[in-house]
Amino acid sequence: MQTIDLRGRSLSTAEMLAAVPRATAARAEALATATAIVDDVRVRGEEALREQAERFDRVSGHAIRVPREQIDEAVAALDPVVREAIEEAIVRVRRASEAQVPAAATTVLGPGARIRQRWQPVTRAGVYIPGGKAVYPSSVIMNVVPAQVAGVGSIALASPPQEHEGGRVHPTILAAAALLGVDEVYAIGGAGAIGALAYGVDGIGLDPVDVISGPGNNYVASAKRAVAGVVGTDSEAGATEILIVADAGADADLVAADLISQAEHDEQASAVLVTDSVELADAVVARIVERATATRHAERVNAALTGPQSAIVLVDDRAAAVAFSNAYAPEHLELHLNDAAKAAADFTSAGAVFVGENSPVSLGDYLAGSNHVLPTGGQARYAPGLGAYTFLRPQQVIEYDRGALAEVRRSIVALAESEALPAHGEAIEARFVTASEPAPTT
Ligand code: HSO
Ligand code: ZN
Repeated sequence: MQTIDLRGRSLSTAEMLAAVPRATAARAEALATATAIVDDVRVRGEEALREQAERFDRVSGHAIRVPREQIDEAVAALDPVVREAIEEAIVRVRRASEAQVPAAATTVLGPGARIRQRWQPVTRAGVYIPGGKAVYPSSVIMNVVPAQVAGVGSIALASPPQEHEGGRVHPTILAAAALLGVDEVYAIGGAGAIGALAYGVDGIGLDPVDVISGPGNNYVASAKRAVAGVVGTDSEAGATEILIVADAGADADLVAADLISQAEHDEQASAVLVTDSVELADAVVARIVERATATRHAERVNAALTGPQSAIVLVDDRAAAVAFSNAYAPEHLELHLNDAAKAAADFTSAGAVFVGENSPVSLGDYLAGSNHVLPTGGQARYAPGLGAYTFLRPQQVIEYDRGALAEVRRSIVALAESEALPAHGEAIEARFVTASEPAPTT
């Protein structure tokens, strides 16, 4: 793992970002490919999906709409310990997601004049669960639960057909969906799945959705961009990132274990340690060497940790660590600091913040109750992780009575005249033109 020494240097945001660049995704090429795939599904529907399944998933003749029996079989075959873990995770994520539904609010602007702010769920959500390099039933929970908590009545789930399962969706994904009460599942992968959810597919009874959520590779992320304007989407969750800010008192072995835990996802994963302690940095390097060789996915972990996107960054002090972390805006931020709870307030840009050595990212990946679908690539500067709000639209409901409208009657007419839109004013006046109430003369 490279060490980048920023001590004694005062860097701009751009310079800090250049010091530890994100793994570069071939965005333009992926966008062109994904757009073509999405368009093909829009135009040719099921035929396009079957061709794509053959080409990308090496699967043919499979049931695209997963039959009920397959789902029931998957539940019956589920390891009881895993089932219990899934159920526990569902309960926790549901409880924490409930806090993401804002209460309706009413503003009274005068007698008979009120504006209500309500949070309206979308009618139908589409959830994409990847099934390539890794299969994540936990992601089923992280996508479906917030949609259900938001009050979405109709949820469709898509996940790639698995070559080694005879073209079926991975059974643990099916089982997790079933435990959540979702039985509308489609064996469709990649960009084609995003197109199918966005536009619907007549032949298989798939109706278009209003919002698509869920992680995925570069092509899935690009496909979500390609359907922007047709449906809503969540933030882009690309190759995973962990940034740990640690001080001299941190436990080097735990820091190493947590960096490796996220490096395990992908060769492109970023693992960054920011510290003002050279001693800690050295100790972490020693622990990484030991742990990274012993772990099951040693090759992938080593590729991620030795890539240019991973580094140990030495800084002068806490303020410099805060500045670096806020500029980088990691997907996951862990604080291994003696005053972590207090310091958390200063770290403003991260998909999720993990406070203290007993709140590792692995906890958040499965069972903390927080959501693990989080913005990557610096999008945490402006975008949230997945949550109930992903499926909610704030709407203002306007209710004025006649007296309240009369209060603002003249002002509306004046503004309408100033915009040369007299019919706007006339629409107001129409409500007051009676024998006893002539139009105002001013
Ligand atoms: N850390 C990943 C989520 C995940 N981890 C799923 C294990 N399973 C991205 O936040
Ligand atoms: Zn993870």
